Amino acid sequence: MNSPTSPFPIPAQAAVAESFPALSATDPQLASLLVQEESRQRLKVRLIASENYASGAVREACSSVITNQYSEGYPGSRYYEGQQIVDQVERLAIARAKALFGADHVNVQPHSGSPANLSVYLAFLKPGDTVLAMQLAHGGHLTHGSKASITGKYWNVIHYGLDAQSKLIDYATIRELALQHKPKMIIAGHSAYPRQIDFAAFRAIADEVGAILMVDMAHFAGLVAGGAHPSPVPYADVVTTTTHKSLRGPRGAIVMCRAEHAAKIDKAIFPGLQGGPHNAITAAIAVTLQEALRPEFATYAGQCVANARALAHGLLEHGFDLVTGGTDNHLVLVDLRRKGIAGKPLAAALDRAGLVTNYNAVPWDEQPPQNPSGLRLGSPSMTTRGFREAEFRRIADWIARIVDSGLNGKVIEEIAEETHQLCACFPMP
Ligand code: DSN
Repeated sequence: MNSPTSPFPIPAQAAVAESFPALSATDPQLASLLVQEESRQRLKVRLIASENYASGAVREACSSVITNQYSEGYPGSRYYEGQQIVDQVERLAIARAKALFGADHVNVQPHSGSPANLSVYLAFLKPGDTVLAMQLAHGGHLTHGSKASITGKYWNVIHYGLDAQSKLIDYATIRELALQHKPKMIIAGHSAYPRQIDFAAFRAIADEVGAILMVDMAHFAGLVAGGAHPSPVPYADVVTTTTHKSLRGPRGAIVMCRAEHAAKIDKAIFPGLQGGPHNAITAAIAVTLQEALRPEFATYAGQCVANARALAHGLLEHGFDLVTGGTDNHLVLVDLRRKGIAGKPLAAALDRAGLVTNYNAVPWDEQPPQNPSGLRLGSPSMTTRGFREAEFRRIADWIARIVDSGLNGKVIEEIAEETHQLCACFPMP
């Protein structure tokens, strides 16, 4: 049975009580919503490039009693007593991040990606200083100096973009802009760019103008961890990442840097931007990193790329335009302009068919961000559930059928049944 506001089955009280024994007793309404969200995640083909399925082990750590504790400061130097265990937890997370990524110094306390990025601005810059970063409309991130973000209001951010023909990062223009504007910091990284980044080229430009090089690897950190993407760590002064995207952990973040920047970064995160760390998340990050150190994580990371490529090839065969013509990471950016359909209505139709995506701007988009001309697709979530190339080719076929039908309701219903059946064969963690 569905409620008027939820397309997902309203779970029986007994099922809610089994999943959430304490919560269902005190707040059955909320417990029921959480069970419905479990259903949504289980029944849908989730293709949002920044999402994933954290393991049961990660989720257990997230909800552990260590959340009850305050721990302002760093291991061995806190402002509260009672840190005997949490110090060990945080040191474990740091040691595992160092082992996985090879960084000199690691801070696991940022509450999420935006504060992690902001901490780097705070560590190295004064308000008004110049930064060179990728523009949002070409695949950058809000915190890379968008006017809507504090980073675009407090700092003088010059934006670079893509080459007009190839839609690849245009390193020659980045160098020209760097020589012209002499930025104190250069940011590499993206949230919607389907190719690898030449970190050595960025390092050379940063060195030429004496800039700090920051890499935001939030989207592809899992690929770096699994050896399916080059690592920025040997090149960058500082690397930031969230922990919940391709890395498949809880919603948190990590900042890594060269040894000489350690004190500045730590001071910027606490007390510069934050109070106490979220200890349950720190524990869950430690679990995530241990999972990422295992050989099967490399298999997952390689499969993320293979699956995104299979999806891209399928879409190209169906006549879709892709930004850069394909992918070599975990995401595909579809330019819908030649198909005569906008991103937002297509994303809504796909969701009804059981395919969860997000509408996205494409480079040089004439349409506003609220209804842009692109669709962003990512492979990590369904790769975690065991989808391989054949399933990703089916996804391309479904998207083509829906677009070619003009978002026909009957076609959407048929495909919803097919996506549902496929999901039933691939249990979620
Ligand atoms: N908003 C995230 C994404 O979806 O890419 C980035 O922070």
